[in-house]
Amino acid sequence: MPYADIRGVKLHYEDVGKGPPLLLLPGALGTGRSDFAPQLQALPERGLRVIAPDPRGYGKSRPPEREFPPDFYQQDAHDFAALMETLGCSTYAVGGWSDGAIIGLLLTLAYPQRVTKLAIWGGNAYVTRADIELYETTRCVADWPPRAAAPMQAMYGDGFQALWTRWCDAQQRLLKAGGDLCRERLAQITCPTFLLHGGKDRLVPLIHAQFLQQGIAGARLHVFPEGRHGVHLYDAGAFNELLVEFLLP
Ligand code: TYC
Repeated sequence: MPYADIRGVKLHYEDVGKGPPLLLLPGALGTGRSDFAPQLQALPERGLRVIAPDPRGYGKSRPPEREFPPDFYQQDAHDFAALMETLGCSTYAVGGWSDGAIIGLLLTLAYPQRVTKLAIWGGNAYVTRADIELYETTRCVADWPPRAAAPMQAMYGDGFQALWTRWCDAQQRLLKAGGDLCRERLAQITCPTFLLHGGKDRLVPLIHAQFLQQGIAGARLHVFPEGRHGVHLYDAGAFNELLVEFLLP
């Protein structure tokens, strides 16, 4: 199981396949394995090298205990850019889900010369009070749907609720600070960008993907009419097909 020393932390990552590298970034509390099992299996068979790290403080990248300073998304973006440099990848595609989509946007903005293509889903460039109210409905992890809770429960055990509480608190602080993640800077993204989104995503509503499409020049948007937040897990075949078609020349 590979680890790399990145900016003071031992980051765990999956690294599967040979070919042009794709950095895959998980959602909140998630890891390469928990969030991308169908992609780790299928994409290498299609000629991609998939690198899927566990963000600091999540999964096997513990210790340290996860912290949520005001710039935690940016910190993750710097971690992952440093990981790719350590792995000798000077240019790569980035895929990201949910929090990973936010981090993918920030990574692309901070390292435009590194990111060749960006594919994100279930992401957002800002949070509003309405978004935070949706997140608050998930604050008690006993209320999560079992298929979303099970991998987190397995990873974090008794620490799951406390970690999620801190993530929810961090979102509240982001809102108080104005709620901007990168909404003013989307026009600076110039690489080919593919937005995918579940039309029935109840946690990050479709309006976020539509906002991203309007802000990023030339961005293409694919909506899965019946898709929910985890569309890449629940409709993996169709999802992977679209992703491969976008990524491979
Ligand atoms: N960006 C958040 C994430 O990465 C969106 C979200 C919030 C998803 C609450 C699920 O219960 C949830 N998880």
